[in-house]
Amino acid sequence: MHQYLLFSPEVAAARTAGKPIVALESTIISHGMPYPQNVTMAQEVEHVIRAAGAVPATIAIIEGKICIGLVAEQLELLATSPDAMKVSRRDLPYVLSQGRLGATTVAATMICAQLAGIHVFVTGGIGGVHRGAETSFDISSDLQELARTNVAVVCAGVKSILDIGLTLEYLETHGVPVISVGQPAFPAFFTRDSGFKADFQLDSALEQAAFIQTKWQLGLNGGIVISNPVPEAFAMQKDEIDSITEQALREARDGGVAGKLVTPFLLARIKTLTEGRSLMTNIALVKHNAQVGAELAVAMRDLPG
Ligand code: PSU
Ligand code: MN
Repeated sequence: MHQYLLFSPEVAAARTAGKPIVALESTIISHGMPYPQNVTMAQEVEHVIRAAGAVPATIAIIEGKICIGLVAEQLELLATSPDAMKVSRRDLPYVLSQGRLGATTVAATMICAQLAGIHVFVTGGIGGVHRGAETSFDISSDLQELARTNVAVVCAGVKSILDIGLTLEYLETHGVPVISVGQPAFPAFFTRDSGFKADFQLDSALEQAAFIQTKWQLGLNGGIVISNPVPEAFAMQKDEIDSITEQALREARDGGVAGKLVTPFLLARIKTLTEGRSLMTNIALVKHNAQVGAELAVAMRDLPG
């Protein structure tokens, strides 16, 4: 086992028993949602995964270890620590060697999941190519990670704070397949249709698992995006979210927000500007993704070969 990994008792037992395990990120807890909704969301998502027959492994960096699976106090710690670092690929050696508290992004969670032998990871939205990236160069390292690390990422697409078209182009260039579930459209996080199509629609966990297994059996390294639209009842109005997104983007530009602060800034502004309604949508879609991810992990465990 890798020297930096520390498994929670629940995840350690799951590994011994050969149970399917689903990775979860922690930036969504520390930098993506306010307290106490963040910790409630984290607990509910773990519950959905257990109920579907898999074992949740929320990942974070605590006291020099990559923790795979968090106990209740550790979830609470991440949810309440303003000094938790947002950790992406670049930041992992720093936060580990300094013994700091770190919340892992999609990119860092993929790296840690792969180290831990976990192939399915559930989140809300992945990072992508930011609007205006042609001058800012702001492209999330989540996309590079998807290009190289063998983890399937279940998400609700990408937020329209990003340039969704360019994000999909980038993924295509790097050979990252984008699967959709239940519809041909690639979802836009708060809404079900981004106006772009996913590459392939695969509705059942069995088909998704077979696709993933085939990719890796071919030696085609890298991740897979499994995009699952927010349930209809929780989707937001496109016009409303578009105008709020524009306002948040303007504020970020005017305020000179840059680097790793951009995404958390935009997420927080959208939450405030929608008076918390976006938060309900956000929580609902992560739980829905947890269901799809757990079923996928079960199907992958049961595949022959
Ligand atoms: N998008 C969301 N919610 C999130 C994030 C992105 O809708 O919580 C978080 C994820 O952890 C993602 C990270 O990996 O932001 C991307 O940050 P950046 O754009 O700085 O790479
Ligand atoms: Mn960025």
